[in-house]
Amino acid sequence: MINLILFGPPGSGKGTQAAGLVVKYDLLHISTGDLFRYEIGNNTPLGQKAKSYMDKGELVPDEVTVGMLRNKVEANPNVKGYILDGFPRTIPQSEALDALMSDMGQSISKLIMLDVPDEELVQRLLNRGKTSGRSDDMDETIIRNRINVYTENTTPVFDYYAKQGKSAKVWGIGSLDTIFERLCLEVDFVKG
Ligand code: B4P
Repeated sequence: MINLILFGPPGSGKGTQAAGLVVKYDLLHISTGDLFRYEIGNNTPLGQKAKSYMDKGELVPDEVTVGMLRNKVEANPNVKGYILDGFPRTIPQSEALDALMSDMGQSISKLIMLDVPDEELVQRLLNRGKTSGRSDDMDETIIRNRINVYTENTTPVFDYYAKQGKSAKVWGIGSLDTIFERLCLEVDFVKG
């Protein structure tokens, strides 16, 4: 199995690029952001809880996020691998993920980070906010808070997997096809 973490700041292109990677490598795409938006759309108790954090650009608490991820993984055991988009975002989430993988006799193959400067992120997200209907994309203060949360809480996840020799960085500026090719080089390197 290939189990990938697609990593990077909000607006770096994770969701965009994951769509192509799942097709090419036949992986199951798990986006915690999409899972939360589905719960919010259905007005479930989990969705109501997540919304209060997402609207401010904060992270949803680890116990809620980890439980949801575990349910999704355990519901889909017969796949060729996973591409995790937007998870893990904290060290406790990384530890929980490694434990879950280990329970399944699996491990994370690689974390690939999309590297994009902050000002480009803000412009991309404000642009998306014009059409996405996502309230967390419409307000520059909330977008900058998301970037700050990423810098403080999420970047340590890169180092956590670097210590396992699994982290790689890809330049996330350029055409969608060019960036996709850079990502595929990293994935093919794992596949050997
Ligand atoms: P996410 O849904 O993960 O959203 P995101 O970080 O904004 O990235 P996304 O993948 O959607 O965007 P992309 O970069 O592809 O998270 C939303 C919120 O959910 C979080 O703030 C948090 O509250 C909560 N949450 C999610 N996971 C959590 C977790 N594990 N723990 C706790 N809380 C969690 O694309 C952005 C835009 O850029 C698009 O418009 C795209 O078209 C454009 N773009 C992409 N590539 C481009 C390129 N090469 N050039 C120009 N534009 C490009």
